[in-house]
Amino acid sequence: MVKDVAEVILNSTYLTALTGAGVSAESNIPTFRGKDGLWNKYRPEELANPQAFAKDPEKVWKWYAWRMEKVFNAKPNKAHIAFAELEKLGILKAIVTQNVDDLHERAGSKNVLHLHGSLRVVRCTGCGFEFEVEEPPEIPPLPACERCGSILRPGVVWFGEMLPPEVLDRAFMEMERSDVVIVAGTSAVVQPAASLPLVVKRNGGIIIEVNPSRTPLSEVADFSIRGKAGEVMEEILSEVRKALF
Ligand code: BJW
Ligand code: ZN
Repeated sequence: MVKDVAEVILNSTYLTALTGAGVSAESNIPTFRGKDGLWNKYRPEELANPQAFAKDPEKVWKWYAWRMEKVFNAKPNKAHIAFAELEKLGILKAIVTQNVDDLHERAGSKNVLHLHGSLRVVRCTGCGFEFEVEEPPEIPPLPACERCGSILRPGVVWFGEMLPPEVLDRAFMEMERSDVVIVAGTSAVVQPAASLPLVVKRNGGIIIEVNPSRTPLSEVADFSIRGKAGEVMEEILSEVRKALF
C-alpha cells in the first residue's frame, strides 16, 4: 500500500495535504476526539466556543494558556518533517491545516494555511488589534489590550465563528488545483475543513487518508493507510526518495 501511494505521489502534478490534530499527536499534543483524545477533561465543543468565553473567560483562558505552554514546548515529529521534506523536493505544494500549533512551520514547511487560527496569535475583543506571543499569558488576571483596555482572546476559530475568509478561499483554491491530497490525522467531522478533500474527489483526483481509525472520509478515500502519521509519512517519504535517487 505504501509503495502504491508513493507512486501516486510521484506521479501527481499538484499534491496538497489536509492535516489535523492526529499529526501532532506524536509530539505529545493531545487530539480533541478519538482514542486518547480530549484536552484535559474537556470536549472542544464545551470550551472552544464564544458562549463559553463570554460566560467564563478566565476558565477558557486558563485552558488556552495551559495548551499554549504545551504546544510552545513541543517539537515537530516525523510526520511534520516528512511533509516539510516533500515540499522541499518540490512534490508537496501546500498544507492546509486545522491545527493551531506551528509545528509544520517549525519543521520547515513554507506554504501552510491555518484554517482555525494559531495559538501564537492573540487578538483584542474590542479593537481587533492582533499580535504574536512567545509565552502564554499568566491567568489571572485576564489579559487586556494595551491599545484600548478590552479583554484579549486567543487567535483561534471557535465553533460558530467564520473561518478567516481569505485563508478559506486559498484553501479551496489549493484543493481545486490538486490532483492528489493526503488527509492525515483528522477525524473529518468539523466543517468546512472536512469538505475540502471532496473538492479534489469531485475533480477526479485522489484522496489518500492516513489515520489509525476510520473516519467519514474513509468511504471516499482511494487509499486508507491505517497507522500513525509519523510512521506512515516517514515510510512514504522513504519510498519516494528511493524512486528519485
Ligand atoms: C492520528 C494519530 C496519529 C490520532 N497519526 N492520526 C455543516 C454541518 C454541520 C455543522 C456545521 C456545518 N458547517 C459548520 C458547522 C458548524 C461547525 C461544525 O463543523 N460542527 C460539527 C462538529 C458538527 N463548524 C463551525 O462552527 C466552523 N465555523 C463555521 O463553519 O462558520 C460558519 C457557520 C457557523 C455555524 C453554522 C454554520 C456555518 C468553525 C469550526 C472551528 C473549529 N475549532 C476547533 C477549535 C480551534 C481552537 C482550539 O484549538 O481550541 O478546531 S474545534 C477542533 O476540531 C479544532 C480542530 O482543528 C478541529 C478538527 O479536529 P481534528 O483536527 O480533526 O482532530 P480530532 O481530535 O477530531 O481528530 C484526531 C484524529 O487523529 C482522529 O481521527 C484520530 O484517529 C487521529 N489520530 N493519533 C494520525 N498518531
Ligand atoms: Zn484593543
